[in-house]
Amino acid sequence: MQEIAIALITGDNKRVDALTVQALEQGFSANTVMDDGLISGMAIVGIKFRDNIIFVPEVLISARAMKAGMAHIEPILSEAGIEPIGTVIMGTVKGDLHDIGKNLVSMMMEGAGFEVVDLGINNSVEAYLEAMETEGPDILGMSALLTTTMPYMKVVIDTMVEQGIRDDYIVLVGGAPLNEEFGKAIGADAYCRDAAVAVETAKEWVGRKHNAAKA
Ligand code: B1M
Repeated sequence: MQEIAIALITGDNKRVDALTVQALEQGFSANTVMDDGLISGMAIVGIKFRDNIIFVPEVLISARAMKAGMAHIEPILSEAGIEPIGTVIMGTVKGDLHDIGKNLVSMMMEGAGFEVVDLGINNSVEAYLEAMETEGPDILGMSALLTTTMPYMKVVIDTMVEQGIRDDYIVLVGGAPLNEEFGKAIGADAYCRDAAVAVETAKEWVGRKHNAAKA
């Protein structure tokens, strides 16, 4: 498992691919390979990224390696019906075509065990609402990179309030021009500075939601 984690951290997708197949053939469970190999490797990538030890290109290369491993794991997990820790809808808002950061967040979320439905770029309120209706996510994640498009996040949240569905979802927002204050002002649950924070925040909020549901 350690070798898988190291190959993932170094972004060696061919080695992650081969080691994942090998581990599964040797009888390790898909969950063990995912948790102790892939996800633990990705967790280190997240920490290094957060601490500015590695940067976007390295994260994208590790994310590609993660995908190579997950391609063998996902079919086994979906056959076994193992639940993801939560479902996230992620999309860049209307008028905005930037998607590098959003893709990074999506990959890191997947790496942490979330199911991610990526809506891509240029999403209207209607597109978000339709996806919420059909996918029933725990989390709505919105990204904006332009000062001209970030106010659209409020349009989405206000529409959710109008429709009485705001509290049915955890709303997380991110993007370079945003900050904590903006997140609060538009009524999001949290602003996420980067992909690592987005994963930590998503885990925390989903945990809270599940605990509240149990109580
Ligand atoms: Co654009 N662009 N761009 N651009 N572009 C910026 C954002 C800009 C700051 C550059 C500048 O002028 N210095 C500027 C915005 C200025 C402003 O609004 N005040 C700008 C502009 C003006 C434009 C155009 C208008 C240029 C033009 O056509 N005249 C145009 C707009 C197009 C449109 O969207 N309608 C445009 C176009 C483009 C490209 C197509 C060329 C390209 C995008 C390619 C793509 O995404 N596929 C591009 C790029 C690459 C940039 C810069 C250089 C880099 C953005 C990036 O990918 N950063 C950017 C300058 C900059 O930011 N330094 C710039 C790396 C990425 C990993 O970081 O996206 O911040 P980021 O994501 C982070 C966090 O913010 C957070 O986690 C991520 C990972 O840590 N995060 C989330 C992001 N989304 C999240 C969602 C979450 C949680 C966390 O949800 C839960």
